[in-house]
Amino acid sequence: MAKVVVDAMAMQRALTRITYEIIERNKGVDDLVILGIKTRGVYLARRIASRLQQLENVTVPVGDLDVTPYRDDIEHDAQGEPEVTATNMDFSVAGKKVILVDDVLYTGRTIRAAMSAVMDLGRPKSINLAVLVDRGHRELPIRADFVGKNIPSSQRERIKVSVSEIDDRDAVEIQQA
Ligand code: 3GP
Ligand code: 5GP
Ligand code: MG
Repeated sequence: MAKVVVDAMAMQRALTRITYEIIERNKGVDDLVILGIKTRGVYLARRIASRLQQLENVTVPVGDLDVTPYRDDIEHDAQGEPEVTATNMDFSVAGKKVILVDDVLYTGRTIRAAMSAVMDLGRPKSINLAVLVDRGHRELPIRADFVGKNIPSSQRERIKVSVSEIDDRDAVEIQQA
């Protein structure tokens, strides 16, 4: 049984709010670059970039990071540590204000891996994190700077994020395991 907690309209509004917060926090969009974490973080990153284009009339570079899944089930059953296996970007992060974008923030291990990967590419001026959903259960001292929705979850639950680019619609649902 799945319960919709964020519908298409609410997702669009959350992404628009996050975009305004990014502009406000950075006092504009100078030196910003956006990196989406595959899979769905990439589409969310592109949407934020297109809103930045509309609002500020500036093209912000968007790239993506491929983080190897480190669990083979959705229970919290760690098989190792997540690793960034590929980076797809045609710009440098050195001296830039990097915004990492992911769909769901859970233990924080994926973001830790993503931050290491970014640092290996160059020395960014700063790294901020935007997530559509923060479901809690952090295992590392990591928090998001921009959050679409906090969804306190049990570890047995699964948060299903659908984005219209690859799924049938925009939605966030809670599924009981
Ligand atoms: P994503 O690549 O779009 O983020 O991990 C593969 C997919 O499974 C992810 O899609 C994510 O949405 C989904 N998923 C749901 N629950 C979990 C979970 O607990 N851990 C991981 N790693 N993925 C989950
Ligand atoms: P973390 O490394 O913080 O534990 O997990 C973050 C990554 O795992 C996210 O990129 C996300 O894809 C995935 N993930 C963890 N829990 C969930 C969940 O409940 N739902 C979805 N959709 N993804 C999850
Ligand atoms: Mg994800």
